[in-house]
Amino acid sequence: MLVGVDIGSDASFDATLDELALLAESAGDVAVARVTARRRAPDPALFVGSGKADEIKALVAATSAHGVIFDQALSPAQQRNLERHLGVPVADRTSLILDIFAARAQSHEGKLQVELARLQYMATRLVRRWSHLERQQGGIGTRGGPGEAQIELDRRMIGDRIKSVKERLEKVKRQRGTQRRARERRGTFRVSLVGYTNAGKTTLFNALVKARAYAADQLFATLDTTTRALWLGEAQASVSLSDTVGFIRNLPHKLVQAFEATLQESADADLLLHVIDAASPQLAEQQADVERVLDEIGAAGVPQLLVYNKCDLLEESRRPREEADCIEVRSGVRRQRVFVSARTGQGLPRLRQAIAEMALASLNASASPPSKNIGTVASSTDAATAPALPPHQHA
Ligand SMILES: Nc1nc2c(ncn2[C@@H]2O[C@H](COP(=O)(O)OP(=O)(O)OP(=O)(O)O)[C@@H](O)[C@H]2O)c(=O)[nH]1
Ligand SMILES: [Mg+2]
Repeated sequence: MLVGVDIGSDASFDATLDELALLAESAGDVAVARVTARRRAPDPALFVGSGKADEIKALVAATSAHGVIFDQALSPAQQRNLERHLGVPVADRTSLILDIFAARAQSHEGKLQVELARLQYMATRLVRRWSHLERQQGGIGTRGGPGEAQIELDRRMIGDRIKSVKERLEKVKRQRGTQRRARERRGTFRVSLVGYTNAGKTTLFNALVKARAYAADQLFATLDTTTRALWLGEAQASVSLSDTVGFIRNLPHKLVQAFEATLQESADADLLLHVIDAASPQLAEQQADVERVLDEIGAAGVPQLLVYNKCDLLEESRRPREEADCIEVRSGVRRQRVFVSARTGQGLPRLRQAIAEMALASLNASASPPSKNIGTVASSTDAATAPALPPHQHA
């Protein structure tokens, strides 16, 4: 059962719970009922009011639901109290996202990142539980929770583990950095696909480089960055194209940090293809969320090409007349937009042309040695599954 609670004036509140439903599905669950509530502030004990909690309990019984997932973050105490009250497991949005990430992680680096995210999530919860007790306890017992000594111990263990995982990630990152510098020496123009989860990045990636990476109507189908060479006849050269993990609204900051290495790929790119699901009713919010994360990882200054995907799903009247245009996103910041369908292939030649133009423009801007070209790339962070690259023609 899915529950969403509109707290005060939460602009990001999703009354449809559609995204939570897709998240639940992506984790292998089936949503049997949806409930929304409105409160000025969360109830400290049950998050919702006791009347609402009873309503949820009745619905759980009526639908034989195996668990309840909240769209908002629950405190550990609220989660425990709710589980006791409802008699079924209770999860929140963050733990759901972490479960999906854990199930999807494939590469060594991906697994380490998920582990780090989980540990950090646990650590914040322990700290919160601890300070909560400290405030309320006044020398009385710990009411069923672990004692302070135990929490101290857990905290230290988690802290040690976080340190060790971070060190291992650092090492992977250094190796990645070495690879990147090697690529840079060859003067490769790097293009990264970024965007909200499920926007169609992998489908577009596959269509552009004729790969067969895993694309699905799931959130976070992609966790590991994959890179392939993209041959652009228009520029008579190859650029490198990377498919990356999708973004989502209210992604906990710690989680973004844990995925820093993967997201770094975007920050280091020469050009971002910001893929937008043109058919999504939440298009503007999703676009803003992506901008926010890009800002957070220091990629706000990387040139962007806005790729409006899934145009085949738009009604005739809403379809753009031109294949591409230019808009002012903020005062002084203009961005080119290209309208495509990764599924039908509509608009892809125009997109390739736009990428080629931007690659050539950047090349000309930085071309001091006369013989410099865009170069070729044949690297993948996922070497085990990467098919051999076809030989490229050189510029
Ligand atoms: N109709 C239509 N569907 C599309 C198009 N592009 C992608 N899709 C579908 O949208 C869903 C998500 O596609 P993906 O390519 O996995 O999206 P993604 O952005 O890589 O998603 P994550 O890796 O989960 O972040 C899949 O079911 C695709 O078949 C398109 O142009 N038109
Ligand atoms: Mg993907």
